Amino acid sequence: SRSTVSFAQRGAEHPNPLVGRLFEIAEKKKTNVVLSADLTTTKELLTIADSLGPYIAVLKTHIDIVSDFGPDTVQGLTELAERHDFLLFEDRKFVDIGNTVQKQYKGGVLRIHEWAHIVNASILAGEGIIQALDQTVREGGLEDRGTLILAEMTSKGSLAIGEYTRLSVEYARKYPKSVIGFVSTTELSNHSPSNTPTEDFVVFTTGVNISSKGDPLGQQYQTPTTAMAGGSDFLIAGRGIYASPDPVSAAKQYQKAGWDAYERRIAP
Ligand code: S5P
Repeated sequence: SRSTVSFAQRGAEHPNPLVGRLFEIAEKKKTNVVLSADLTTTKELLTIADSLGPYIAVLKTHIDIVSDFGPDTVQGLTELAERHDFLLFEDRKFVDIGNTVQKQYKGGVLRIHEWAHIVNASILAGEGIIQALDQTVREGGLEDRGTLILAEMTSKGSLAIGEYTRLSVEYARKYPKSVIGFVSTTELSNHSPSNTPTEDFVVFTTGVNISSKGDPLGQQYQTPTTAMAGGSDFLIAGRGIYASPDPVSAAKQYQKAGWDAYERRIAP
């Protein structure tokens, strides 16, 4: 299983340069925390990105909840991502037909493909959606862009299970240039057929919170330690960090919990 291999080695062996960079950032900063920065104004978003930037590997946005979204939002995020060395992940959860998704990814007011290194997509509508994102990346000559397939969801009663999750893995294998991994709670795939290079999908796990079990709207949490034991590589945490009375110490706490669990996992 790839989960017992160090991030440094996985990054060095990975054919996708974006994954190489992601693992490099994680090793350099000793963090596998993805901050789910679900703030609703540009000022709040940029303030938290600046103060927590040193402790995270990736900043995840829901850019369509920012009430005063504009060029300053994107410029600010991009500058902070460079200053603190983290990647930007827009949690757009693309779900439509390929043609529509291409327009949503490339254009509109958000122009997501211009600034988000990572996006995610659901395969509810079939393979065309992954094909559409893949095509946009290839035609745009964008090297450092990747898609995560939402193979499972943490909310109560999620239908992303069983055959749906299995097909998520199947589609991922067909688009290795653009699909870098999954949003899931476990390592869904780690096989390495003898005639192909080792398959290595990165596992991003959401629903991570140290002090809560869930919320009244169906969210279900686990801790950084159980998520890492289950096969996660990167821990996505939102309210557990940004809504804490002291977000900086919360970020450090998640960073330490995640990194300790990672080091235990790769220990010989
Ligand atoms: O299955 C999922 C997938 C995602 S991307 N469950 C989730 O909660 N998410 C997202 O992760 C969700 O949209 C939110 O931005 C974040 C969880 O936030 P938290 O405050 O509950 O940690």
